[in-house]
Amino acid sequence: MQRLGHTRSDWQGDHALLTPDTFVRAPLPGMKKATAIVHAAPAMGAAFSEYTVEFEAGGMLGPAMANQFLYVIDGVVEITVGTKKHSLVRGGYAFLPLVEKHSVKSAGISRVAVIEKAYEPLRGVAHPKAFVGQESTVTGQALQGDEALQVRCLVPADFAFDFAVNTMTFNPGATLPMVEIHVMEHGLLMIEGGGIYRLGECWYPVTAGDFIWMGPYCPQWFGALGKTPAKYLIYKDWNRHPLCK
Ligand code: UGY
Ligand code: MN
Repeated sequence: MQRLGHTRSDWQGDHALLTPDTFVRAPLPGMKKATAIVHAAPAMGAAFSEYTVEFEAGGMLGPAMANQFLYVIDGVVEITVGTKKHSLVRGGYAFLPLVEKHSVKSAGISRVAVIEKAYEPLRGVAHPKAFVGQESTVTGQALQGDEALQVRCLVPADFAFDFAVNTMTFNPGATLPMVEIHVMEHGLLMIEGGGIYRLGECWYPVTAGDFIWMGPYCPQWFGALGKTPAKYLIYKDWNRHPLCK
């Protein structure tokens, strides 16, 4: 249907909601049989980048620009780090440091969320090494004792890492326990379900496939609506002193 100039997408300086009807696709340098939808980038005020890669059969990523975190949304992705090969299915994830030689390929059609951040080293702490994981094997933690809101941490609790990536799963009707306002920024991809997201002074209906950027100190709150759980993948900068910003 013709949308006659209407969209839920919005960019407000301290936050953005980007909905699939406004996504623009273009390959990034070195990609083969793949294209990227760039969601977050320094051009919008973010200190990281996040994009969804859509692979055709036989597709591959180009050389990385920074440390990468990958999360498989759909399909199967083959990752090689040094001489080790890993096959990641939906819910699989990987941390790929720039300093370790690696490649990312897809034999079939697949979709992968890629998060990239220029590493902020910590004196006396070794650079983190590559790892892979599978979200379904991560134990959920009830947020502030609320069993209806489960958090799964995909990056180890270790100061070597300068960002965190979690999934948050809300039963219908579950909400964040408070309006959060914090120094960290977020990149958020709605994976399942939906609800209402408060960002700054705006309240947005959101659903699977939407992307949200929250800048530092952007007031944020979410309540899940519908008959099935809402789940999102959320990035935040983490483990570094605020004077290092
Ligand atoms: O980790 C977080 O800051 C998370 N609770 N924020 C959010 O869901 N908007
Ligand atoms: Mn937050």
